[in-house]
Amino acid sequence: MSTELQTYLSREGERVAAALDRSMEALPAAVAGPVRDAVRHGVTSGGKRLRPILCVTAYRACGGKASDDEALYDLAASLELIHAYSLMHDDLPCMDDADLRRGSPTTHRVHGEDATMVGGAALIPFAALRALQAALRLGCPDATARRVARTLVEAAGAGGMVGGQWLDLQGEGRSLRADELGVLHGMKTGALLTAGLTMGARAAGAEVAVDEALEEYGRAIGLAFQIADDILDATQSAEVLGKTPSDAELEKSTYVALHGLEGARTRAGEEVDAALVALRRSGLDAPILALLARYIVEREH
Ligand code: GRG
Repeated sequence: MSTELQTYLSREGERVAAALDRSMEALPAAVAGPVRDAVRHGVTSGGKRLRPILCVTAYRACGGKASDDEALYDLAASLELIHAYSLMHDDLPCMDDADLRRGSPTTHRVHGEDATMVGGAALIPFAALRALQAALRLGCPDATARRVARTLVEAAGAGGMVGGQWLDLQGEGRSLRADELGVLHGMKTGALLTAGLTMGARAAGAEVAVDEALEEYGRAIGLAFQIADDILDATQSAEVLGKTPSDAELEKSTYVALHGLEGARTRAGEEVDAALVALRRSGLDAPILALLARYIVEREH
């Protein structure tokens, strides 16, 4: 990773972490005891914070000038609240039954299944409210703020991440075709990554053509991200990745199974190229988005 991107990710990651701490303070007091502990575990236990970072980067690239910087990071953090719940639920025994996430025991292993289920569910409407409130504090007109919040909810829902999760569950133990795998991951992983970009762009009042180019960039980096995930899963140990179980243990279809390791690397490279073409088409001066597209396939975890 370039030093420029490393510095950027670490500085922005800290600001996102501060916004997540603010979110935890704003969580209604009724979410108490082990449920509150489970939420805090899921939300504040690290991660790359990629989705919120895409949001603030797109917002600024589209000319957004936040008068209230905290509002911008609170908006971005709403994406991470959804991401956190999805990982909490994905790790539950009825899903992947995972013991390890980000190098530590999963939320339900520490705080119990009931608390993780309830805490994760509490995060969904909470994230939508945080997004709406933050967009209004940012100075977005009412209709824009509603659209920004709707972008998050649609990406998280049955037409996006949850729908992709269902396709994933249905696909376990079967060999999916490339087109099926593309649809699945476009929904499960790509939708929320893309929402990061379009929420930022829409909050900044970006033009339709820019918004569409960012959607294409998001689609392409989402797929590249997933192919890279499959390659890492097939080539790295659980210690390096900090997570169990592996795709093979879950009998999941992967890009490595479909194309082989070299073929998967080529496919990931093609999607990075497509992302860079879309970025050029957007006309945005956003060198960080170009660096991010390359980093997504070069990352080591
Ligand atoms: C409704 C019971 C119930 C479950 C739904 C929606 C859902 C659970 C799961 C969504 C699927 C999911 C886990 C998608 C994310 C896939 C993915 C690529 C995760 C890893 O993202 P990174 O690498 O993670 O950004 P870090 O750790 O960096 O945050």
